[in-house]
Amino acid sequence: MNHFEKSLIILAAGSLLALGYACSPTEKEKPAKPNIIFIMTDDHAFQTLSAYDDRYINTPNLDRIAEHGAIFTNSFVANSICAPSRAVMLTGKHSHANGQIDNSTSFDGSQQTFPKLLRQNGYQTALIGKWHLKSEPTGFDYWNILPGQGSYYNPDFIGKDGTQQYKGYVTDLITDFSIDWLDQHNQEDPFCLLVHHKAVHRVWMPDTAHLDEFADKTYPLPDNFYDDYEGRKAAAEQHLSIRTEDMDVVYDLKMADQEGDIETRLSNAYRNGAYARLNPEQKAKWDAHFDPIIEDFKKANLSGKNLSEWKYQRYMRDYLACVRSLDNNVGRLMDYLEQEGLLENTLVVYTSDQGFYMGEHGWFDKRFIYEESLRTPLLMHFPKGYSDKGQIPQLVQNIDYAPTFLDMAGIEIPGDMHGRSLVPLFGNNNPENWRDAIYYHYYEFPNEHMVKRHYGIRTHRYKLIHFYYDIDQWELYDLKNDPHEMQNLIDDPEYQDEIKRLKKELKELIIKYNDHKALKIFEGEMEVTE
Ligand code: SGN
Ligand code: CA
Repeated sequence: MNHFEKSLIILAAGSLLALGYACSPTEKEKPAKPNIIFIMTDDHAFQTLSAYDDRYINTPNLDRIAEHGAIFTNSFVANSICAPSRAVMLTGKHSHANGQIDNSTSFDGSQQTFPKLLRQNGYQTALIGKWHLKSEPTGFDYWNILPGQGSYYNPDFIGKDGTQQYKGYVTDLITDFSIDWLDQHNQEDPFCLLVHHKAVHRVWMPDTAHLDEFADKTYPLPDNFYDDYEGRKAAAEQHLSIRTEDMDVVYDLKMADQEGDIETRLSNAYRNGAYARLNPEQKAKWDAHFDPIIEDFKKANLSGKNLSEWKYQRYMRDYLACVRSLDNNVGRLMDYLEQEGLLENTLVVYTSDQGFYMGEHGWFDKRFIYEESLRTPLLMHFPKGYSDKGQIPQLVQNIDYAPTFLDMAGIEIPGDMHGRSLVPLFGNNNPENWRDAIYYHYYEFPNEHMVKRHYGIRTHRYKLIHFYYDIDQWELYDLKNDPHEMQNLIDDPEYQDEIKRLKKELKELIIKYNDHKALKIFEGEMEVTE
């Protein structure tokens, strides 16, 4: 064999090796069009999902999603409120670009969304549960949705054939309907199913089966429960406090006594609303649990800190009992997928429309760019062929979901989407050009809870915020030294260089995403009150 022949053999062997590498067994196994199950809950705080934080509750079924997949440890939303978050996810675009800036408007369903693109590319698409976008869903072969916020007990659902009321508990029903749909979907085509829960939205009505499990538990008060909001005017002027009447002892905490002595701002809304939906059998169990608590509450005649701390414990118990139903039902769905052999070819995503305050700063609700409501849980179970990743620490945002689903389905990602596919973060990859900052813009003011309008930027270390409209205030947080955002450093001389750098980066993001209005406010070309 001469030198040339030897070289040829080496070359051929090399090519074979290269070929083998390109089509490694794992690569070959990846489903070309995996099924997608996108589970989204409402207001589910990452603090109450044990894969993130196990101080309050253990959620084995939710945790299990990430066992063969990934848990995103820096997952954020673009605008921390329901309808806007849903629109961001459907479109892969920030709120100003998809038009859904707050909960009051109706979603423009004629625009491009990921379910439409999947459907055009051979997917069966279905939506079950909370929708909250007012306009009729578009891009789905099947839908069965709650009207508006929906009800916890005996809820109405709207389908293509009209409205029907079902007996039972909403988290169970949404799971039942999802499994029913999976049972009868056609076996030939891939599917994308959106399972969108109402829980854990206010007013946190647990399934009666879980009331007792949490009744005697006591939870540690967050260190900043008695925050005085010094140096933070927007934080001082919100209406989302557990410590004030913002959290209503009857409406939120179920203290509706049989005698009708306890009257509050929202007591009639509870008596005639959420409570009135219980049927006699459910009511009997509900009252058997709550009547003794109400009696003790009346006797104790609490005020001041005692009342605030009692309210916090009551809130935590109901909220966590609702999480228990979520965890059980996600477990039921995962068991079904496993039994049917579907897990292998299915991407399962678990997230919430935003985070929530579990007493931090003394609050419930969301809306602020501060950590507890900016963050949202994000867990994924990968289909076969994608290696397990464990924790993914890069900054990701709900603008990224649509591009991720399209990417995994082999569909070109439209250039006008703001988000990026998360697939490059899976496996052993650590892309160097990943983003180092996220952009945020919240608009719903003046409105319930009175959280002022603001936009801002968050990097791994810092957060810079501009509150505007009836206020013109900047805030800076150094998250490394102050993870609970108690100290506004905007006037601190030591941080002025950092502030300049962050303002420049914020402006670049505003321009990149084309948020015209924010640019004008940023440049001082528009009255902040416009
Ligand atoms: C309702 C709630 C608010 C909540 C908004 C938005 N009030 O209005 O507490 O902030 O929804 O929530 S309630 O009296 O109806 O419970 S969102 O998740 O839908 O955006
Ligand atoms: Ca929500």
